[in-house]
Amino acid sequence: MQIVNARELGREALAKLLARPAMESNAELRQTVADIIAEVRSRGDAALLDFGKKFDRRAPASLLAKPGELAAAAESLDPELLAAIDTAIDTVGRFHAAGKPENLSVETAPGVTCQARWQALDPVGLYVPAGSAPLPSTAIMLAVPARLAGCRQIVLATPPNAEGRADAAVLAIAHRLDIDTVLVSGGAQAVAAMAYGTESVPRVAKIFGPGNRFVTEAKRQVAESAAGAAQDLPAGPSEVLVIADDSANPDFVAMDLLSQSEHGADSQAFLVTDSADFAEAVDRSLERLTPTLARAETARIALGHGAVIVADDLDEAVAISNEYAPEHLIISTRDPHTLCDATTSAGSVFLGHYTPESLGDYISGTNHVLPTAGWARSIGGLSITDFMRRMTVQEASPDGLRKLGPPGARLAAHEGLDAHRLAITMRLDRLNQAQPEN
Ligand code: HSO
Ligand code: ZN
Repeated sequence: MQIVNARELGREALAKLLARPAMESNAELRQTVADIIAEVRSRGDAALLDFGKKFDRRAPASLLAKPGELAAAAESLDPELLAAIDTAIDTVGRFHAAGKPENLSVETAPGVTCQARWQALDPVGLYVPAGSAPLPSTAIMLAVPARLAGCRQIVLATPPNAEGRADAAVLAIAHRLDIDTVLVSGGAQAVAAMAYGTESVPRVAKIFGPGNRFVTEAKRQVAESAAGAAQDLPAGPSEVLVIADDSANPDFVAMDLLSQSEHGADSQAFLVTDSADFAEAVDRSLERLTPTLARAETARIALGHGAVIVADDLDEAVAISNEYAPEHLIISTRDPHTLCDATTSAGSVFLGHYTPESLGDYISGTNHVLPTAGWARSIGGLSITDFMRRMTVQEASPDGLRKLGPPGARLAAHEGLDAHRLAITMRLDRLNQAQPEN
């Protein structure tokens, strides 16, 4: 991995080094996806089956997984894997349940009550990718908060495997979480089916989950109109930034960099350290450890987009990290808490020498659907509230209207909106007639 010195590099070159590879959104991609969506909207299930043959390599054995298939998948799974899935459902469930928002009711003035009521979105669509390999952990990260939010109908879409079926672990997770609509279809066509509905797929309010560029573009297009479906986070390639000092273990840090790099050739990984010796040590670890991985080639290409950056001190390291706004930030230093407190932009943070990023991918309890591409500056990862909508309610009694009506009418008069003003003053007049002594 290239090793650079932040001070010698200068601000501009550093910003360039930290830039993400451009997200592809060309006219051809947009048109291809628009055509797929139009086709699914007009031909429904038949179009889904045709696109399955064309893009998923095969038509699914059955567009919707059969009810018995889910239970059978759970039973067929290696017991140790099933137990690991159950642990993840438990920890992710504990963390997300604690984030369930409370309804509230506030008397803003005597006689005027305002409420916020949280309601589950229904139905919702979950997309579980299976690009280079199926990612059942993503099914957990999407389905657990959806269930806890109270979504009643959940559609889980995932591309078929070589047998034309959904991945067994994904089916087992659907079974554990009582999801009975599993759409065995991937890509833009699956997104279109969930957004607009087909004969066998219910139309959903919002679509969640990462995917390839076709899926991402389709989510973007269907979210453009209220007739389609809302979308969760703008998802891009995985990324990690590690801040480490010389108290860290170079092999641990190298493996953390590799664990995001093995996701895809477009992944990005950075190490920022205050020690030039440690930078060299991590580089040697990478040389030794990369060839041991099944995905060595992918990881090697991804590492090419990143760098080891030597900073003057750890404060500067945090400043660089805040500038980059990583999806994952690992702080492997003597005092990680102080650096965490200084962090203003990161999706999910991993503290200390014994918290690998992969713990958060699977099992610590936090969500692994996180903002990439710098979105961590303004948004956080998936949580239970993403599966809900907040509706406000207000009610004024006659006394409440007497209290807040006049200033409300004054503001309406200032804006020159007569009907707004009169809607208030008419009622006030009526109240005054009914009770002239008031
Ligand atoms: N690190 C990925 C999520 C994941 N990792 C799934 C393993 N499986 C999100 O950036
Ligand atoms: Zn990962």
